[in-house]
Amino acid sequence: FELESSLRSALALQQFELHFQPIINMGTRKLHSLEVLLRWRRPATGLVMPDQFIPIIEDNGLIVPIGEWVIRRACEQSMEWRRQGLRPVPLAVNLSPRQFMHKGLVPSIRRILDETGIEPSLLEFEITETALMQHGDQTLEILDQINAMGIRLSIDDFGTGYSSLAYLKRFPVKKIKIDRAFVKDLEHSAEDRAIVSAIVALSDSLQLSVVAEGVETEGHYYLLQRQGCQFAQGYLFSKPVPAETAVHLLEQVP
Ligand code: G
Ligand code: G
Ligand code: G
Ligand code: MN
Ligand code: NA
Repeated sequence: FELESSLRSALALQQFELHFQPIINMGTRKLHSLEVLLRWRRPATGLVMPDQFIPIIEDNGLIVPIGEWVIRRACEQSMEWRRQGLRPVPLAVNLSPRQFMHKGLVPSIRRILDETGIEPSLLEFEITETALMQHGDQTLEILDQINAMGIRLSIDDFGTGYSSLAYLKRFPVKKIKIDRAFVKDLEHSAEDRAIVSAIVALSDSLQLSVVAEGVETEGHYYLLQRQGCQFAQGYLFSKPVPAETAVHLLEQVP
């Protein structure tokens, strides 16, 4: 209860901040994009990670205003970096199931694009399979509207949710993110290597980009590269970092 009431005032008290984790092009080992990850700087407690509060705000509906703030703040940050003369890279923002089914989502995205002036191709949304499977025909309609704005869509935590592969063909999705559960034991598990290899092959034949999550070792990197995976994200390169630190990553973009 205490946590919930603190969360109710956290947005107004400006206690949220964004962190950024690099997604690397495996061919060049250079920065490709940044995933945006929400943090709550709670006085007395310190930095609170999303797994401690996203389920609560997803449950009580606060995810809608807070999620909208995340999208807006990410777009503003992108524009600030641009004004500083940094080469912009796409920012990938997570959308939860409740945000995704909220009627105000598409209008609010449109408003944020207008007000911040961000190039839509510099924004991406990550949506889990489970969120995509929940809402039938409406899902396609919302995805089409987001896609028509020029914002790229990717499937997060691929392979862990309930999904039908048929949807990959129907939905205007451009990218698949292989869940880190399949990457973790890649060096020791022939099954996981087979699963990753199948996901990469599927992505290739559907002309989707593929990102491996949870890349922590050179061994992971080597095996993923050999299997033809294009992009990688994980502690091998960097944990999620605050904006001031992300600047140094952007300075390295050629
Ligand atoms: O870094 P990590 O502990 O940051 O994130 C944990 C989980 O919280 C991730 O699976 C991610 O999907 C979710 N998450 C992080 N930031 C956001 C956000 O801004 N919006 C939503 N909906 N989920 C987020
Ligand atoms: O949205 P998603 O569930 O993919 O959120 C990414 C989550 O994964 C965040 O909590 C982030 O901190 C975490 N993460 C990022 N890289 C690694 C990694 O290499 N290993 C592990 N265990 N977690 C990671
Ligand atoms: O950035 P830092 O020097 O603190 O990271 C040191 C190592 O700690 C990283 O290479 C990574 O393996 C691990 N690490 C970094 N961030 C996290 C995190 O959020 N969760 C976990 N479990 N490990 C992390
Ligand atoms: Mn994600
Ligand atoms: Na993920």
